[in-house]
Amino acid sequence: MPHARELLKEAPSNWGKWGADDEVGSLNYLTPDQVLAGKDCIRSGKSFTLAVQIGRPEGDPIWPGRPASQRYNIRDRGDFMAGAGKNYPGGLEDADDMIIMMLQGSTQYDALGHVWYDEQIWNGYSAETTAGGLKKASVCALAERGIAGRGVLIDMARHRGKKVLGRGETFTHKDVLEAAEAQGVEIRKRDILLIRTGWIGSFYYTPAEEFYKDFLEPGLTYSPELVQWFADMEIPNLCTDTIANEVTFEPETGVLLPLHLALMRNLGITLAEILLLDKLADDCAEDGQWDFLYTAGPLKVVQGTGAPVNPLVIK
Ligand code: UVW
Repeated sequence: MPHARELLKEAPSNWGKWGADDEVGSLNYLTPDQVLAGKDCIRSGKSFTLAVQIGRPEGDPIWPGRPASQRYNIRDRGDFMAGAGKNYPGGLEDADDMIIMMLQGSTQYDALGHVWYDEQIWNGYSAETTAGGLKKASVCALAERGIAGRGVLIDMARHRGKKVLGRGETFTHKDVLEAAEAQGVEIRKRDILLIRTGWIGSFYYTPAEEFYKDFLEPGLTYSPELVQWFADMEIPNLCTDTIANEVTFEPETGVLLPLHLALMRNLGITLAEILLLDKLADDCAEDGQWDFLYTAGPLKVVQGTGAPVNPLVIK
């Protein structure tokens, strides 16, 4: 199996493009013009949130091995009934709670420093800057910047006549372009690209043992041409309804998540994962409008490797 360094030795890089101290990478492509291009896609005023729910007792979709989110009540009516509630002036009572969760354990943005190879993260920062928290390229930088622009949804599942793509089913940028043509939407330079596979939606109607069995998600698959296409198109952000945005293992080499390295580490493209795109896709199929204003503000987690987000789309 090739090391990522071999696989990606000719691959394009955006390191240094926005200065030696850049921490937001391709989000730099989202200039005010891009926000206005998104605004121009607002035609009906319909809005959609794209996050999954957090902390359902039945469980939430999560990368195998990561612990599930746990929400705890700290105080509720029971405390007041037992005489242990706070004695607030005027008789107010309250409920408080807290949550313990993986920052990648829900719909989330990955920090650009989340994954790496060869001891360097995005923009060439040393991987040692990740020790004890991301001192560079943390999710906080993305969160401070915010994300807004013209979004385009490509429904690969619908394009292939399926409710959900199969385990390990792959597609390329050429398939994405073909689907776009069939949908009658143009993917323009600097668009935020959303791709639906139906995978996260399937979590809610598939028994967990089956969903997680020999875990292998469908998704985009690595090729030098695909990486070059993302670079040439100046895509600032890739969002998918899968847990890790690409086919889990690149089928030819068996390498784990090479696009995380080629797109995120090398090109600075932000990855948003575990979006639920089914309702949006149904609406787009119904009214024939596949572009919209896409906005997202991940939480400002200091030194975080990722952060939960509830993206909002307005059509
Ligand atoms: C991994 O870190 C494995 O993937 P993700 O980008 O989904 O967090």
